Amino acid sequence: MKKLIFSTAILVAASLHSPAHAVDGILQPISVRFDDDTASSFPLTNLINQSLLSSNYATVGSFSNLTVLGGGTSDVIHNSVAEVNNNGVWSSGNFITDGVLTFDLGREALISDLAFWNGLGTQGVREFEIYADDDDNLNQLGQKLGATRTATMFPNTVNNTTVQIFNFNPVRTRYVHLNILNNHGSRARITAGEVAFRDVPFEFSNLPAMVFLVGVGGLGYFRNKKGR
Ligand SMILES: [Ca+2]
Ligand SMILES: [Ca+2]
Repeated sequence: MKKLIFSTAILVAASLHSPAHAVDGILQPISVRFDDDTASSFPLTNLINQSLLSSNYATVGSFSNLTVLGGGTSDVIHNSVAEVNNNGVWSSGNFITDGVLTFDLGREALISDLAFWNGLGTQGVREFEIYADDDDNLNQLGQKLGATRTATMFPNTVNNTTVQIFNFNPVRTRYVHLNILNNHGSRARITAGEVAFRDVPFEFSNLPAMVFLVGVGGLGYFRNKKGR
């Protein structure tokens, strides 16, 4: 009987593991590499240093605010006019139009969304897949997060790209691969602006442990009472 109650407490704890998104952080990867970065025109670090974003993450505050600061074009945008100055976008080597970006989050984190600012025009990313991996090698990409995604193309004339959010079920991981399948038609290269992830708050990710402890405490009380 005790075992049954104990198992039930664990099951209840597990079923309550549904992270809320009321408070959330913006997780910026600490490093990134590309599987074929032999002759990258613009450096990879431009993807993870907030370069050319209209607001920095400290000002934005939470992941949700990336899209609700002002709505529409007032959201956090990646100003790509400065692309010509080579100071804010990543671009692959010439004639490379697919490949795998690997991000190191710096720690194991619970994440649930990708924020992506594309490059401009036909060089921008089109179809890609998201993977969570427990290492940074490409022998196996790990767990695929949702279906194949399609990023929007922004014409060269708009000079900036708005953030696109790609949701997936919360996953605990340190490494994320973006497997880029193609761009929007250019045969020259791939370009992209910036990448970040939604950092699901610790207190929510820790909920099962809390419920479990309350459950164990409750059992102790029940047993004491019974023993009297
Ligand atoms: Ca950038
Ligand atoms: Ca791997």
